Amino acid sequence: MLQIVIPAFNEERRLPRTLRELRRHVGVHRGVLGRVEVIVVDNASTDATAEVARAASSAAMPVRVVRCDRRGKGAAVRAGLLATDAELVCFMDADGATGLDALEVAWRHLLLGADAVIGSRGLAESDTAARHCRTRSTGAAAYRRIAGRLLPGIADTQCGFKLFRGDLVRSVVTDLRTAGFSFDVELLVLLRAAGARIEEIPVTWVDVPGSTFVPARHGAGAFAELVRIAWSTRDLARPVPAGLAGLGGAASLSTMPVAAALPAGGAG
Ligand SMILES: Nc1nc2c(ncn2[C@@H]2O[C@H](COP(=O)(O)OP(=O)(O)O)[C@@H](O)[C@H]2O)c(=O)[nH]1
Ligand SMILES: [Mg+2]
Repeated sequence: MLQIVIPAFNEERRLPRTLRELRRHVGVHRGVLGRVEVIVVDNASTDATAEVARAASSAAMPVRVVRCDRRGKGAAVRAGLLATDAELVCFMDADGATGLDALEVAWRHLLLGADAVIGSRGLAESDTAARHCRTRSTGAAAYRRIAGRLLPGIADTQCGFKLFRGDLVRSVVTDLRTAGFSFDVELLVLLRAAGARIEEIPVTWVDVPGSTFVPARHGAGAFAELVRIAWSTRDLARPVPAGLAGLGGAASLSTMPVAAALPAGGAG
C-alpha cells in the first residue's frame, strides 16, 4: 500500500481540487500504484480544511484526517509520517503544485533500489514554467547554495514531493526537530546519515496561487533553521553519494563537518 501525507494549514480552498485530481490519477494508475490512502494533516487550521478533506474520502481512495496542533510544515509532515504504516510513504503539498506523474516515476525508482525519491525543480529536465516573484527567487537561490553544502549532489531539497520506503522514513523522522519549512533538509541529512540511497527526479511544477510561504515572514526563519540543522547534525556521518564519489570538490565538501561548510556568521 502507498500512503500519501498532505500537510495542510488552512487549505479549504486549494485542497478539494488536489484531492479530486489525486483520486482521478490514482484511479487511472491503480495497476502500478496499488492501494492508496491519503492522510491529510490538519495543521491547527481555523477553516474547514478537515471537513473538505473528510468529504473527499471514498472507497477508491480513503482520506484520513490527523490533527497536528504544533504549527509548521515540518511538524505537520512529521506527524503525518508517524501516522503511516505502509511500505511506501509519500508526502506532497496541498496545492497540487507537483505533476502527479511523479508518483509512478518515483515508485519505479524505489522498485529499482532507491530508498527515497525526491521531486526536483533543479534538474535539466524539470519543467517549472511559472516562477515565483523575484524576491523569492533570489532568496531561494541563496538558500539552495547553503542547503547544497549540507547535501552535496542534491539540486532541490525543497520541492514538496517526496516518496520513501516507509520503515526507513519512520525510523528517522522521530528524530526530526525542524518544525518549519527547512525540515526537508534535516530529513534528507538524517536519511543520508542512515545510509539511504536518495534519488532526485525531475518534476513538472506550477506556481499555484495562495502559497502559505510568505518570504518576508518565513524567509529568515527558514535560514535560521538551516543554520541550526547544520549545527545539530555536525557529528553525523555524511556518506558521499555514489554518483559524486569520484568528484574531488563535492566529495571533500561532503566529508567535512557541515558547520565548517557554512559561511562565517551564519546563513543570512
Ligand atoms: N505556511 C505553512 N504551511 C503549512 C503549515 N503546515 C502545513 N503547511 C502546508 O505546507 C504546504 C506548503 O505549500 P505552499 O503553501 O504551497 O508553499 P509553497 O509551494 O512553498 O509556496 C501546504 O500544503 C501547506 O498547507 C504551516 O504551519 N505553515
Ligand atoms: Mg505551493
